[in-house]
Amino acid sequence: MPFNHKSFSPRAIISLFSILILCLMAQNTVAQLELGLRIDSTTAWAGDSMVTVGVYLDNPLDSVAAFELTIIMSRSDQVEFCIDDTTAIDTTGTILSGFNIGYYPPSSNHYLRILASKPHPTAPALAPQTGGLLFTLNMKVYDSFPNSDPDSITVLQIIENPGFTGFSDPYGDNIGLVVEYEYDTTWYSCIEWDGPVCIDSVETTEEFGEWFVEDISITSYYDTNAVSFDNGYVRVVYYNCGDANGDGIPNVGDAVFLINYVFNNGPAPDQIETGDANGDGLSNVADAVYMINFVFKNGPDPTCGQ
Ligand SMILES: [Ca+2]
Ligand SMILES: [Ca+2]
Repeated sequence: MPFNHKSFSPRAIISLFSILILCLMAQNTVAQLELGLRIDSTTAWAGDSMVTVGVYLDNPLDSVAAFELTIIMSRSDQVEFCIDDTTAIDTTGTILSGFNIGYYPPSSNHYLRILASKPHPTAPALAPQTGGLLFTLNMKVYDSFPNSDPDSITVLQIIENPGFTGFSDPYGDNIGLVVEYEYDTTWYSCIEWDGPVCIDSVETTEEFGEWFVEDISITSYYDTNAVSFDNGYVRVVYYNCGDANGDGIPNVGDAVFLINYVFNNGPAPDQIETGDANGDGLSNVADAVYMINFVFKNGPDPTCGQ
């Protein structure tokens, strides 16, 4: 079979060359990431006493010598940081090993401010890297069952205000932060003298002013082209203990469902914990017996290990 050879005209070659140049120019205008912070997400059961979520850092250009980071939870009725019971954050084995770490809840256990710095002025800062695990957040989930919203999200939000979250290089410069200065001069004229001392003055124009006060206002914000903050979340799943078949009511139908699951290769409970009526960590025939005892013989309530 003959090949179809196509030849390119000089005009087509020039057009292709122009497109290539434009593509290269477009690439050059894309700002490079200076700072990236990402909180992971997870699913947890109501009543979980320890839920961990990783916080990851990209600092591809600059070393990090210190930072402060503030995280707030979107809901205060589901999850809280483990501030009272254990450590709220853990840096074991992370890229922050050796750093001095401090944290405190400014107002509640749903609000966490973390401070970190290299241990000594001569110790090395955190070298440029991407994707490193900075630390893990330790949290716990309340076991209360809400009237609605059986499957809900608690967002772990990074406060992006430079007054609450900032990363510093070894020279004290904030990474990814844009700082703008605005100069403003206000002129005054005296309207009442007491000898050589002015005891009252009014603001006036520069032309007639006798003295001035120079103000400098500073505005700082993160350059969104160079900085990326990605929030995470804890998805909390609530369930009715003993409700193995998931119809919302723990009753004899759940005992039948479990027997079918164990002996007839029937479907497993959607949430395996719901079938663990006696709370021994397994979902088996003993739980069906437990449910029958609960329904017909006024036996103890299902516990599901909670
Ligand atoms: Ca049921
Ligand atoms: Ca069980």
